[in-house]
Amino acid sequence: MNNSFLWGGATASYQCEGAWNEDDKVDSMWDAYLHEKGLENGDVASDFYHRYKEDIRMMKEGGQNSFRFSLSWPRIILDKEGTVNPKGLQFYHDLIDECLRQGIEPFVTIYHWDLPQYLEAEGGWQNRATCDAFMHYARVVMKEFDGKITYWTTFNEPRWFIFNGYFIGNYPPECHSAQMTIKGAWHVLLAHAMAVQAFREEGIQGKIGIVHSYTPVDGVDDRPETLKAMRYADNYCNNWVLDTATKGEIPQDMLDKLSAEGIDLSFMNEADLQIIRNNHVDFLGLNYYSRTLVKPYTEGETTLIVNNTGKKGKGTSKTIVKNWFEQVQDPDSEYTEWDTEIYPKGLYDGLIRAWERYHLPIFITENGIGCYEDVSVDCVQDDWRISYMNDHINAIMNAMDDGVDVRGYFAWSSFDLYSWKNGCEKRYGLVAVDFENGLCRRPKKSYYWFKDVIESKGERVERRKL
Ligand code: GCO
Repeated sequence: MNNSFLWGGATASYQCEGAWNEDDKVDSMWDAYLHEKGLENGDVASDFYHRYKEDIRMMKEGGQNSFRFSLSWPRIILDKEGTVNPKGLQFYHDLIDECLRQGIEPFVTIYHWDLPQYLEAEGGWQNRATCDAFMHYARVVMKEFDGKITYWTTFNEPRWFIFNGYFIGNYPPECHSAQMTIKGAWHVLLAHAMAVQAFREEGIQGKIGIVHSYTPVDGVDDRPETLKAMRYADNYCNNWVLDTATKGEIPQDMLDKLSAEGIDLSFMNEADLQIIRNNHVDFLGLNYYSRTLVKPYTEGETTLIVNNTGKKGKGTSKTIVKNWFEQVQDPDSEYTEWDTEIYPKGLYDGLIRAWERYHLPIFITENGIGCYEDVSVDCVQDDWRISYMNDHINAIMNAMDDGVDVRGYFAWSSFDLYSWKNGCEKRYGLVAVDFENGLCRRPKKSYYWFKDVIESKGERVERRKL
């Protein structure tokens, strides 16, 4: 890898900061939802808000040259009128300045799911007004930090938070409505395009992108009906984000199918479509955990089960989208306790496809494995994570050898943090956080392995053809 390749870890404001009500921050929808349900929450999380200097020092000592984090909208904009919180901005100035002081390139996500509750209370992503509120928030932070930030991304994983919130229902606001899902997806795509437009209008320095929960689609065979199921699944999982953000085109075959199935698309007006058509990203952020393997839909109602239990077994996760596709498990693959397939070849295949379709620079903005780990030891011997990361970085290097312009890799996550609806027991960190004992940080074996990989410019990776 060349010297400009970005190596780092990734986090998200709600999942790591804690300080949920400090320095005038107002509630996010996750604060309200988890408090109301009495569930494990991010009130303290990894307490990054108070410990960020220690964490950044550890990134530096780990050889990392970049750090992906998100800004907390409810820490920065306090109400529907758009009142700016100077204490919120100051925290991120301090954080960014510490990164720059340590030679760590900040890689910023403007929205990573922590919508202010005052907007959720007015309909959240069902409400067109949320798009205007997002554009205001994005304009404030882009102008505030202009010149300090080179890499901006608007949204983290539109598909994941919209589908889980409005279709699957395991995230707030816990809805099960195809109509609300499509309307919410539309508003996020529009808000994204409005922020890109503001970025261009304000002449903000650097580049702007979007981060997608990328699950490249494979089929169980190559029968025509399977190829059709693959297209439906690719539209459902990937194309409505990636085609739209890179080309300004929402897949027409998907819109046609939605209309034919009775979804009302009348909210998509021409003026807003024009904003989407005219505002494209400079790069793509792809979060890769696994692929989507499908077979043709045959029978049954739409069934959407996500494993947030961490105890894999029969029926702990299931995706059937009626008249579209059915997701299946590969008997030859390993799966995590949360039913995530471990399939590095999917990352190679997905990078080749994304490069051929969009021909834009790509950053792997998240890749990692969540595990149960005993952090009471001095150094967690997470050889499983080293093997996982090696095989996925190998896949990236193979794709780069075949011409894909990959410019960075961010491990999810820099340190252990709160995992949405999975709590803190699902550990992803390169650095262990002992949540039971003073939140002390201890690097895992993977942290030191990653340092070797970075300092060897990738030579340390065990290479293999896929
Ligand atoms: C989890 C992990 C990540 C997050 C991340 C996605 O919850 O399983 O923490 O995969 O979802 O915020 O961008």
